[in-house]
Amino acid sequence: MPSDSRSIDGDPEPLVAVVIPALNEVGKIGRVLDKFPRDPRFEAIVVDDGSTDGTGEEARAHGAAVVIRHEVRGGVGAAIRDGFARGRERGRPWLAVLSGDDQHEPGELVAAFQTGLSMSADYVQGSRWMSGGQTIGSTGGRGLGTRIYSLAFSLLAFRRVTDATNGFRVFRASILEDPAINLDQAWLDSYDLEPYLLYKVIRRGYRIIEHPVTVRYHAHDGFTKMRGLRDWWRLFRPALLLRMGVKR
Ligand SMILES: Nc1nc2c(ncn2[C@@H]2O[C@H](COP(=O)(O)OP(=O)(O)O)[C@@H](O)[C@H]2O)c(=O)[nH]1
Ligand SMILES: [Mg+2]
Repeated sequence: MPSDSRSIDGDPEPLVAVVIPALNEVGKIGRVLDKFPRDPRFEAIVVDDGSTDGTGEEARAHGAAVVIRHEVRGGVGAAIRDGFARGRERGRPWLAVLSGDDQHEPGELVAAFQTGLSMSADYVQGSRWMSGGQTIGSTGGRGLGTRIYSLAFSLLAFRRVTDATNGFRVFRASILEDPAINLDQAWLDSYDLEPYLLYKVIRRGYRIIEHPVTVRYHAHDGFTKMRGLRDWWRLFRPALLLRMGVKR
């Protein structure tokens, strides 16, 4: 869709559909949306994945353009996949992802998108570890874990990515038309989908840049729904299985 397209009432159509997966994030999803850029180029698509706490209602009340509701929890990857599909149906030329638990600064989308455009990037990966990025709050051992992960990911992908687990991403929707990138696979329903996409985007030769972002950890009210080694393996296996040619 051309970037100067306008809706019937004359407002510019959004350019970036920002997909925000959320599972039981009452109290946080509202905060995320309150910090969403007041910029008509961006719209929020929240995917409420069978939450039992009114996450979807809170998202609506705080201005999400779209709230997709899954009655049964399908996993974060399945939620993001549906959000992307909706963004594409709405004709948005760019897609983004950020977390629904107030770990990212939605305001940073503006600079990330702007930088992506000015550098003709296809994909902008957020990084807390590059110069200008930061982490706020205590992470326990997680800081180290995410650094080691990024190193392993980089070795498998043959490209240095300083913060491969960072769930702040902005990219051209046309990437998903690439026949070698298939998000519609059941093994990607959980935490695997995002590293799958990042790995594919690198190996397919798209132009990737990293952009400094803030990651905030809420030590008192939780910052992850990941459960132990099983979910770390889900983060790790896409790069490994794709590199080995076991998955496509
Ligand atoms: N839709 C959906 N969202 C989920 C699910 N699990 C986690 N999320 C959301 O995805 C985002 C990131 O998840 P989180 O577990 O915090 O991952 P981490 O911060 O990377 O460890 C948060 O907004 C969660 O609410 C799920 O099964 N379905
Ligand atoms: Mg989190």
